[in-house]
Amino acid sequence: MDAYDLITRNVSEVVTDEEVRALADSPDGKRAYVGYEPSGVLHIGHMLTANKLIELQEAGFEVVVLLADVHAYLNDKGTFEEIRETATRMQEQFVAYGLEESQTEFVLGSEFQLDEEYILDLHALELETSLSRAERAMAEIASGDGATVAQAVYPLMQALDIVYLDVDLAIGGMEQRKVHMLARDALPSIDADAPTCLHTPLIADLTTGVGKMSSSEGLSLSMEDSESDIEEKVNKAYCPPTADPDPTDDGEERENPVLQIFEYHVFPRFGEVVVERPEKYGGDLIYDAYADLEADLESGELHPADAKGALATYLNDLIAPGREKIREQRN
Ligand code: NAL
Repeated sequence: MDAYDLITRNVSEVVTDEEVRALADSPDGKRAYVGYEPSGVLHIGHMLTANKLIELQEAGFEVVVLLADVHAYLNDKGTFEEIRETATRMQEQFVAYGLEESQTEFVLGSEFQLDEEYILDLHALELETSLSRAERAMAEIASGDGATVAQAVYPLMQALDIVYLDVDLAIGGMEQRKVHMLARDALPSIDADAPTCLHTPLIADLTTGVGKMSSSEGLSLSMEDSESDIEEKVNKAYCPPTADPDPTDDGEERENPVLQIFEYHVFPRFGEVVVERPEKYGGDLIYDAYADLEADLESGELHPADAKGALATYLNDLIAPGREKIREQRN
């Protein structure tokens, strides 16, 4: 795959395509970054953007992971001390997951976000931004109901980080897109360039396929799940043997989270998928491309139960090193 294809594989959108093509022309030494609010354990959403970081490392990018401790504090995730402690654990879990340590720069937000120059630039952005714009940018990120002043400051700091970390490509899930659009509009007011952005898809709710999987409600998958937790959760997943987006005719558009996890997690990391089946059911199926697996599920050649069995096996392999790391961290 060439650099452009590696950068844009499995993404929901890039802003703008022209800017991404320019980066793809000379990716070596270019800097890409994702920020994460530190939390105790990586979940499948963290792992999805991490897959993109791993692909970008293959394309020659330097990868910066911002452990956004101040942001987590502003978003009411705990005391500063608690958040800092989880940041270190999170970093170790990313490395266990497969981020190449020698090619990854981990930065703690508070290392630079409390400097005088940063704070003055932040205040300049505050002058340029309406409260309603900041609030809209945070709609899919903010925890709790009722926006706080802290939550209005949050997206402006996220914008400023792109400048202070000197990155060429800002990455996030689709829930980050309004923050990035705000950054593109606001940063020129402090004489900084509008950042190029890349947004990854969100996985649907595991049991219904409606709405987004969330670590705060419904079933979610994380690095601390045991092998049997994963089997149980994947078994309960919504996976109709059809491509009809509304198979129950209830007017709800549903995604197939089992297929999404194959597409966004398993194929990017393993390249090939083997679905084991007894000879009497046709024997093993081997896929070297996601589209073939999807087509077989939709034609009936691949039964949902067999797809789920294979998915649980691969997911378990993906999280096993991180699960081991978490076990060490707790001892
Ligand atoms: C992501 C987050 C916080 C700060 C950032 C700064 C620069 C780039 C990305 C960043 C966390 C993210 C979340 N908003 O919802 O977890």
